[in-house]
Amino acid sequence: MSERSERTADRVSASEPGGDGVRGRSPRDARSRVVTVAAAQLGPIARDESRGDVVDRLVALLRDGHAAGCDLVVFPELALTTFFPRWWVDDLADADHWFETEMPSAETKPLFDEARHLGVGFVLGYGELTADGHRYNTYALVDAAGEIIGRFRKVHIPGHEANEPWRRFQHLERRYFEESPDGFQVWQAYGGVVGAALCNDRRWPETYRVLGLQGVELVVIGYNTPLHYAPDPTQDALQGFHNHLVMQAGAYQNGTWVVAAAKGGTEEGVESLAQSVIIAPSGQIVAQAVTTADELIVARCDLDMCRRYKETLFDFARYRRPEAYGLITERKGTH
Ligand code: CDT
Repeated sequence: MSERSERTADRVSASEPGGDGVRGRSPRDARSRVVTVAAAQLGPIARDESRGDVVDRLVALLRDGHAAGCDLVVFPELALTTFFPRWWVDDLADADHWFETEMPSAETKPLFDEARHLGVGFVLGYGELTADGHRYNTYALVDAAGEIIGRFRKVHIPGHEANEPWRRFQHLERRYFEESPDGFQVWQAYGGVVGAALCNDRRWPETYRVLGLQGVELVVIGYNTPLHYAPDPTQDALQGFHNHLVMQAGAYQNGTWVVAAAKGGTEEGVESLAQSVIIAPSGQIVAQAVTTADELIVARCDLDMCRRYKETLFDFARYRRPEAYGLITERKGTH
């Protein structure tokens, strides 16, 4: 690791449920459910970096997480390779080496073994090539015993399908990945109700609301966001603002923790956003990465803090008006 720092959100008052807890519960209530979570930001992964070398970096971050008392370490999207959708290949089979056909594989097994040894869960992003030939941008949820307990496949696939040589670099996710057939689901995991999203999913309010309607308490997110957006470069300077804007709103409007891990820095000449964050159900950022390299940020997430929002201002059962929202599912575009 070239740079690393650790910050604990329990030094930040905003992360603590105060004495005016929902319905009389105090923050020191013995029943409170605190999960210590890390976002394990990655710096760039070079095109020629071996899986083994990358897994060594992930294991180091997992060990840092264990040393910081973490129950869960969240890695970014496509955390085993460089962000390969920036390149065109004429024959899709020539991209197969970017994908995993099994998980764990011989190369990733050391990470699973270390998780079991340390008793720390993790979430890992990778390109998945299924036995029947489907390609997904996938997040695996792994428990503290090193077992996969769930798989999330990216729902919103951004970018383009065809080679567009006018761009400085390609964003060919729509060539490489199919849209998830499963949508957004939650798992009882890591002591709470957990949902997942990958990169572009985080920009859509529907992501958080569909998870919120399933009672989500912790949303794990991984992202690779190039700073340059070719269709409208006026957005380049706003990448950091938009990143936090969407996730803070999603957290607050659904009363959930959000833990978001970036792969940032300059990778194969493309600069990507770092600024990994952990966000409380209040919408406040309680931990944020300060580098564009491998870096762990840590927060003690009291899942009971979600109740402050889920049982008051965003008491869905009391205040939502689904009969007024029909267009959300009836219509895809504006017409
Ligand atoms: N990985 C990913 O989804 N990135 C997109 C880039 C913008 S679309 C070209 C994102 O939403 O951050």
